[in-house]
Amino acid sequence: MAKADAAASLGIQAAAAKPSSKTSKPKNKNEKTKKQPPAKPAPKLAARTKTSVKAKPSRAPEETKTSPPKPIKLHYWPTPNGWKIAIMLEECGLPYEVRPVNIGKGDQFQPTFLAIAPNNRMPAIVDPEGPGGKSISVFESGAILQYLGRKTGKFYPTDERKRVAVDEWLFWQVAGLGPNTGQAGHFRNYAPGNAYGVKRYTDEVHRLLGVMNRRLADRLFLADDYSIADMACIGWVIAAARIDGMIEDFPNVKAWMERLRARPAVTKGLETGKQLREAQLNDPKAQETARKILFGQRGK
Ligand SMILES: N[C@@H](CCC(=O)N[C@@H](CS)C(=O)NCC(=O)O)C(=O)O
Repeated sequence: MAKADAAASLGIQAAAAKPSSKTSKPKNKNEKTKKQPPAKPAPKLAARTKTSVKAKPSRAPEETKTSPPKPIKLHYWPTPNGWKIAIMLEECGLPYEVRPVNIGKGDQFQPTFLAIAPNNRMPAIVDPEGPGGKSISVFESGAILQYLGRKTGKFYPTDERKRVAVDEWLFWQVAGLGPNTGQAGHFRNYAPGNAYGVKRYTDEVHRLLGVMNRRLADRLFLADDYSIADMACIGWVIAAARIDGMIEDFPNVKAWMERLRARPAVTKGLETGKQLREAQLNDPKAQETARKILFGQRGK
C-alpha cells in the first residue's frame, strides 16, 4: 500500500492530491526559530565588591523559562501521509525544520533514516525536547499525531470518551482510508487493465467515503471537535475525491473538505515542500527511477 501512496506522492498517480494553493518557497522554519533573543545587557554592579559579584547569579531563572523551543525535525516528503504532520505542526504553532526524504530517490533506505523509521516509510519526527527534556524520535503518522497531541495538549482531548472517538477515526484513516485510496490509485494508474483490482479498491474507497458521509451528517468534524483525526484524513479525502468525481456522491464529506481547506494551517501544511515534488514531476527520468525504487520492494 505504501508503494501506491508513495507513487501518488510523486505525482505518478493521477489520483494523488494536488492542493490548489500557489507554490511556496521551501519551508525553513529553522531560520525563524534560530533567531536568538537579543542578549541581555550585563548587569551593572552597584559596588565593585566581592559580595555584590557573588550575589548575582550568572543566569536569571526567567531567562531559561523564556528560551524558545527547539525546532522539531520533520523527516518528510509532500504526500498525504506527510501532510498530516505538517498540518499538525502548523496548527500547534510548533517550530519545525523539514528534512526531505526523497522517496523517489531512495532516501527512505538510508541507514540514518532507518535508525528512526525502521519501516522505510516517511513521515518521522525527531523532537529534541521530548519526555524528560531529552530527544525522542517517532515514526508512523498516527503515532506522531498522538505524540504531538499529548505534547501540546491540542487537538487530542484528554477526556477518555472524547479521546476514544478521536482514536477511532484516526485508526480508521490509517488502516482503511489511506491504504485503500492508495491501492485504488495504484491500480487505476498502473494496472488499469486489471479490472478486478480497479473495481475492488474503487468500491472500497466509495464505501469508506459513505461511512464518513454518514458520520458527518450531524457534526462538523469526525470526533465533534476539530482534531488530529480530521488532519489525518484531509489529504486522503482530497485524493479520493478525484476518483471518478465520486465526492459528488458525498455532500457531507465535500462540505467537511472545504471546511478544512479554509483553515490557514491546513493550507500551509498542504503547501509544505510542494516544490520538492514538482521538481520531480517534470522529470521523466526521475519518474522512472522512482517507479523502480517504489514498486517491487521485498523483505530481503
Ligand atoms: N503507515 C505509514 C505509511 C507511510 C507511507 O506509506 N509513506 C510513504 C509515502 S506516502 C512512503 O514513505 N513510501 C516510501 C516507499 O514506498 O518506499 C504512516 O502512516 O506513516
